[in-house]
Amino acid sequence: MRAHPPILWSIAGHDTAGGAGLSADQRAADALGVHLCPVVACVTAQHSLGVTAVFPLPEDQLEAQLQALALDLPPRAIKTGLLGSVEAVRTVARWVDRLREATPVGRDPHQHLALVVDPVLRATAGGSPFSNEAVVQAYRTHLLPRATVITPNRAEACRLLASPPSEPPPEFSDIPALADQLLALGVRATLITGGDVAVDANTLTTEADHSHSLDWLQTPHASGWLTAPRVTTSDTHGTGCTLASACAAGLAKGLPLEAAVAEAWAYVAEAIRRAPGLGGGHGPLDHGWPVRGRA
Ligand code: PXL
Repeated sequence: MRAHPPILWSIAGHDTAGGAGLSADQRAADALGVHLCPVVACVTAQHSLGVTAVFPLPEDQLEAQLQALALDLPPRAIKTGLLGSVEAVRTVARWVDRLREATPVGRDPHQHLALVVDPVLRATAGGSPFSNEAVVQAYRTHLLPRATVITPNRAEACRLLASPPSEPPPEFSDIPALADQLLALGVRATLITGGDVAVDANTLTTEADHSHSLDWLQTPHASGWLTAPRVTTSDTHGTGCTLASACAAGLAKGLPLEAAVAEAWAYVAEAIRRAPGLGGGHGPLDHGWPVRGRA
């Protein structure tokens, strides 16, 4: 009999454009060999040029999905994406505590159940807002202290810290200090991505010193830059969702944190390189390349 794949719950939004949210999570999970249970926290209406509407699900509907899963398909990891309400943030925190209560004595609760938080505060393509200050405050209070790893971009990292996002986002030399401050809020590790550093979708130019992507990983055991030549593209819709799901997939498979993040990072870099170029704005990635092979 084949070994069961590890189970990953993604509690996130539905994206009608099919590139972000639960669709991205599902494709990343399929490519990386884990079973995804997609839990809808929000429904969005959007295309590649922006979000036109966001509908957070009523709390009892989110709760019912989680209750059903807990009875039969308990997770090794949970990934959160667009939650969209204070109630949803609190519901996730409650479930993380409940599931971690079953951690065997002497075992690390993060190994029993990893929590990967992608703090989705804004859509790639802009449009209707994804969060308000109350939701951000709920992240600080309820989710960050429980998180195994969080994957903010630079603007999200600033916003989580309650310092107004600077325009443009902080220089790379400021990022390690941002990570220290996030770890002080109780997260175990953070990957602060640099993907939000402006790429003009019309001219496809980047600033000269942004020729490489610079993502900062900080864990209790290691810190450093993950870097590669930047792919000049506007097809980055769902990059954050994909990266967080891929990290969660690695953790669900039992990889050490640093290995899970490095594998996820490499997976996403290739998925961006292979983006098929759909839509007139920010198009989706190619999530399926490991299944088809690199050729
Ligand atoms: O990539 C952030 C994100 C997350 N979740 C949903 C989204 C988006 C971006 O548009 O639509 C549902």
